[in-house]
Amino acid sequence: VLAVGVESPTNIALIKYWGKHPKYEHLLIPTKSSISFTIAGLHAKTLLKVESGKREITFHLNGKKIKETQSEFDYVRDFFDKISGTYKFANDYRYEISSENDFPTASGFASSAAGFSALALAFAKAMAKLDRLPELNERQLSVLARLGSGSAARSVPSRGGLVIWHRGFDNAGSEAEVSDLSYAETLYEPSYFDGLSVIYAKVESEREKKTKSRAGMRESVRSVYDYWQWVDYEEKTLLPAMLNAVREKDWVQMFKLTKQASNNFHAVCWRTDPPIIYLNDKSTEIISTIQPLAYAAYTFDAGPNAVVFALRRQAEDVEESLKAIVGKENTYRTEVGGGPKDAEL
Ligand code: 2P0
Repeated sequence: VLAVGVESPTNIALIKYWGKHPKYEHLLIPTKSSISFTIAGLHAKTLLKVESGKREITFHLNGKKIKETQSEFDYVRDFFDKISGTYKFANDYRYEISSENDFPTASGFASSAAGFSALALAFAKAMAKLDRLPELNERQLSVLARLGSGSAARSVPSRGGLVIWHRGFDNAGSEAEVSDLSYAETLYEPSYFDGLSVIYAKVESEREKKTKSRAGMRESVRSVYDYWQWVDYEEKTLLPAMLNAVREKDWVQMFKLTKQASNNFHAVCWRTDPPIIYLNDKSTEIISTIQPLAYAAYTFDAGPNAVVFALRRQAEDVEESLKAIVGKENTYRTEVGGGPKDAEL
């Protein structure tokens, strides 16, 4: 039995991924590029044990065994089905996966990005040790992680920081080429964002049932009448403007565009048929509070919890105003962080 361990950070998108290219849905090719911050202090630690034999998977998440009938298991099985398309030998092993999140409960987040990034890296590491694979480069590793969960590609680059996931399908030919062109890379290291705070604000109650991203984005691509217009606008206007703001360290502009991108994404969700409503009253209260501030931004993913960016000198005040909305136990302050690393077993 060979055992490897990897610890991988989560990430939060400034410009969102929401939808797969209909022709390449099975390859998890996004309709547009997205960018994200790698987050310090929120990791998944994955231990992978590999043994020769007919493929079999056991999966423990945060100490609990995940049954083959659970949706978390489906995602993992699907990942191994997909990678065995490229790497046939993936079917010649038994896998024992244990993944733990060190996400503070106050963050309210549990993300597949950190988990699939760690799993993909652990798989590549194990297969290199077994001489089934050469050492893959970061670009190839992010492609591999993408097959587990799109956003996981953005957690792979070893320098972390601000990461872009290139949609990549424009000048491609074969499926293998299409897949290879859709990868993530670091644009700016964490130190570039020294002075920026990231504050998680948890508004979610445990029992809320929400539309899963994978199903939700499929419905949006199918039913939002101006979906491709949104894609076009973000790709051609918002993304270049965001990159320009970051290049100039124009944080006021970066915050403004971040808020806009979050709002646009949730507008797309609302216009999906049937509508996908991720934000609740507390979320919209956070929006009203942060929207007027030039030195802060909010962003929301597929749920009501907020991630708020603020300049460090105002971060305390911003966090206090968030505590007034979500309760003092429900915020967690961190910063932009580095990429994945080997973990102790
Ligand atoms: C993002 N989200 O860019 C967007 C914003 C949620 C809202 O990526 O089907 O779990 O596994 O590729 O990556 C969540 O979707 O979906 C996501 P799959 P994923 O972070």
